[in-house]
Amino acid sequence: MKLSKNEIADFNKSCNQDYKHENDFLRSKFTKKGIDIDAIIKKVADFQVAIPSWALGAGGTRFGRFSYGGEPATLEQKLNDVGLIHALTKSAGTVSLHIPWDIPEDINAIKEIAANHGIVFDAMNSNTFQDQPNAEETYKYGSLNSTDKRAREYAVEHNKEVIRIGKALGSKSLTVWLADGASFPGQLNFQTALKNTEDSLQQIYAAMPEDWKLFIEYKPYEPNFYSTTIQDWGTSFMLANACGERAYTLVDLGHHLPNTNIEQIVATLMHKGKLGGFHFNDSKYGDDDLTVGSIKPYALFLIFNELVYGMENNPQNPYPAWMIDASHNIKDPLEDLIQSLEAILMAYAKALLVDQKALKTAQLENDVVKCQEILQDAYNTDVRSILKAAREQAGGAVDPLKAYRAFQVRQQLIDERGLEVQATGL
Ligand code: PSV
Ligand code: MN
Repeated sequence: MKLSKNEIADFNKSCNQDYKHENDFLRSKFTKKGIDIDAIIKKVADFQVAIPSWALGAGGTRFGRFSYGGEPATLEQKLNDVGLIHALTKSAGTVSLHIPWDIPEDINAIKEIAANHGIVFDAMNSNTFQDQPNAEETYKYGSLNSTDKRAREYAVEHNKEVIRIGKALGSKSLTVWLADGASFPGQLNFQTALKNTEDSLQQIYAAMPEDWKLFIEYKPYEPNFYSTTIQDWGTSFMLANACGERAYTLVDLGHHLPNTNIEQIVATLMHKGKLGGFHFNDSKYGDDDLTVGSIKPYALFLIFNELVYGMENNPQNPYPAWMIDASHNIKDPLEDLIQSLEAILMAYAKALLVDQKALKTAQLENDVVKCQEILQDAYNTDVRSILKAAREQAGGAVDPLKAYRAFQVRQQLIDERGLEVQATGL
């Protein structure tokens, strides 16, 4: 199924138009502070977040998986699902593929489907954390860090293959996340594991086209519970420096120990021009799969405050690659992704409302109370009217979740694909 512009425009006419008055109120309030609401609406409309190909079906845990009717069974269907989200939100104009979960069989056909939906291919993701059927080497004891040279070479070769596929699709970057680590003390020689990882990453880096970027993702634990070779931003940053100037650190929100100050990590990396990409999700304990903004929206806002500052003040840092990285266990995945996009854009809009001039003055005067007031004044502003206007201007739905339900998208997908299909991937 495909949602047309006209259908969405007609739906918008049936929506409550109060948001226009709400924006008038915001304009009168924020113009006094020198903040341009219409410029913020434009920035929100321009912000695009990649949808990962593995997030369109039901995820699961090691205890079970409850599939969802109408799940996409093929890459073509996954792109059509991203197309639906993009038609409604106009903020999901990119897709991120995981190889080998989603190897395109006919590259040109896939490119055509994506182009028809106005979608381009963002970072490619390699997978050296699972053995595939007929694999010649095993990743059971690691991939890029393995003690076995042949396993390392096999993993490097896989990454080169992902680059080849990405090149054909028009992607310009590769994200490497490694599960490599140890389950028990003594299992690994840490220094050798790190050295092997560095050597392998350098080979992958050397195989990238000159206009590509390498994103090195870190994670403190899982699936290994004693040590992970690339466990934190410092290790990732060090490896990125060892690879070269087009290698960067990738921050995944859920990949931190509880209470880590992620906004400070973002600021540090941007200062050094090394924040390459960002994965959005939320977590309560040690998980990394909950809907963005469902648990800690204020933390997300503080992170965006640093991202906005960095995008405006750190020209040495490239524009980051944004992606949602979550797994939907019980919600309709498409509804969850729409909610995630809403949460991301709300945090972004609120960060854009921060009175940076006043904040700087308050910081120089060490007026700690004022600093907090300034941040919270932005955070406590209801920005949903800004998002509605941004979407309407871009040709999307004023209220995408309401539209999704009004158009009975899930039922139509079930009618087309059946109740019993299962998505590839996670
Ligand atoms: C690992 O937890 C991760 O965040 C990496 O980005 C993977 O590629 C992705 O999730 C999917 O498993
Ligand atoms: Mn991730």
